[in-house]
Amino acid sequence: MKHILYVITAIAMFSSGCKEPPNIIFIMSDDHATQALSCYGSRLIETPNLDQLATDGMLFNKAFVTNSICAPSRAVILTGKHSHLNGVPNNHARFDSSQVTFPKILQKNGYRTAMIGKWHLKSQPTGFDYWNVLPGQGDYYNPRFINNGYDTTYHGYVTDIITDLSLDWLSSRKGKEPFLLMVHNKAPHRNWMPDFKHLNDFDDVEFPQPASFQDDYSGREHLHQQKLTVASHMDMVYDLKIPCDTCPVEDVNRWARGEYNRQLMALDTEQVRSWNKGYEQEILHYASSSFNEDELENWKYQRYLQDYLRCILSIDENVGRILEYLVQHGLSENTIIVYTSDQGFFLGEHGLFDKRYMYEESLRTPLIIKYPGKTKPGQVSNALVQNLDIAPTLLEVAGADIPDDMQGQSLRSLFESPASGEWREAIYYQFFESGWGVPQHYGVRTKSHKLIHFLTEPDTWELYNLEDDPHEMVNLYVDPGNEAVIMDLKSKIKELQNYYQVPD
Ligand SMILES: [Ca+2]
Repeated sequence: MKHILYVITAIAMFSSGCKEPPNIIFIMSDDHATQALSCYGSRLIETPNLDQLATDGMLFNKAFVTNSICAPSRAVILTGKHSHLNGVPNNHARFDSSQVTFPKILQKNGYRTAMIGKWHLKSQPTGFDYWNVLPGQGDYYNPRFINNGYDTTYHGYVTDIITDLSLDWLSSRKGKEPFLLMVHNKAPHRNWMPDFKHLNDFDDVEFPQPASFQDDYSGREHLHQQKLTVASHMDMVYDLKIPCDTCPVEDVNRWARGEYNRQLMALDTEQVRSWNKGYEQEILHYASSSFNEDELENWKYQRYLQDYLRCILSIDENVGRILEYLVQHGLSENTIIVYTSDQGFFLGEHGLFDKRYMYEESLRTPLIIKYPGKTKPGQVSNALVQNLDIAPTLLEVAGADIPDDMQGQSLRSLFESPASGEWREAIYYQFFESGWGVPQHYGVRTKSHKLIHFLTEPDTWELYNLEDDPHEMVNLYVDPGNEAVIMDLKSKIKELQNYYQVPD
């Protein structure tokens, strides 16, 4: 049946004068901040393979999510619809897999489709000829997968395994159908467990603190309620890997410590040896120091970044493996490659780790697209794009119809003209969860400003001038002289809420 569909699609393409549809490899990491890619100007790490992809393709400098958290972002990407319409407003919801998704449409249009790695949508993947996914958050070491419905455990490091499985699937293809391969990394999700071979990287590096690291939250009182600071909320064991039975543990981290121990129990003898050797220096450094408060905070920040960035080293290497495979197998000229993350992440900005907030480091996500012959090498687009746009983009480039109820906009026109005058002037964001002390909020971001409405008690508004204050330290909402800007942004919010059918 699939073969017949492919022939029909191919005939239709041929008769309309189109070239054969391109293959698509969609690579997504989990919580990969733009601050940790050198093509985005990172001060922390070199990512040569991702840089190469950006050099060969187009880098989207102003790419944002609609709701900065894992499962919701995945649902937005699959459906091209905001969270309030796709049924996954938060990480607790189960994705209704009978919905229309872009992989399903591509499959109906003759594509072979595969989904490998972190799925995190509770229901089983649909629309894929092959799927092999991590259950829930998945493990970093010797992870269990669900292979087309069957339990399978692989030995090794999760980022390598996801790429191994992806390349295996590419090699196993028969026939000439175009393919969609979704490669979803688990890394660098909390608690940032690196490959053993990288445990000594960044050992002697002192990372610069971000400009907003010592933010005192003045004018944004709700920030005192969150439980996501490097200083107070990182768990010594789970996050920082310092063995310490007597260290205080926040209630929210009790489960996590158990998970952490379970992960370490699953290591084989050789892996245990590598682990112990890898963390020797960190443990000794902590044990032999008597830090004051600021020094301890900085030590935690350094420890956090070491492990987070070690995870990125594996991501970058494995992106390199995929790029090399495509060249070696003559696929690089007819394969679109997308690299993105499910959202951004705080690497110490505002003293935080994690995401959720509409502040820039969390809202913004890396997005690089290489479409041979269409994106011009090395181009940078500053258009305001969102993860909402991925589904319509990939449908359009594959020559498939975009359903009317998809809310994103295909990026295709930007490939030819990165500063397209017809593009949207504002994006809409809404965060529906309320865990970790982060209030629900929604808002609008234009090229120059951001207005956020936090549903605190009593509710609060924040206004930022992003050109004057890129680190979002000064809430201008109550300052006199901003009434016109605020009125304009509030009417933009209303306009966007109507456009995206946001319920009251
Ligand atoms: Ca995530």
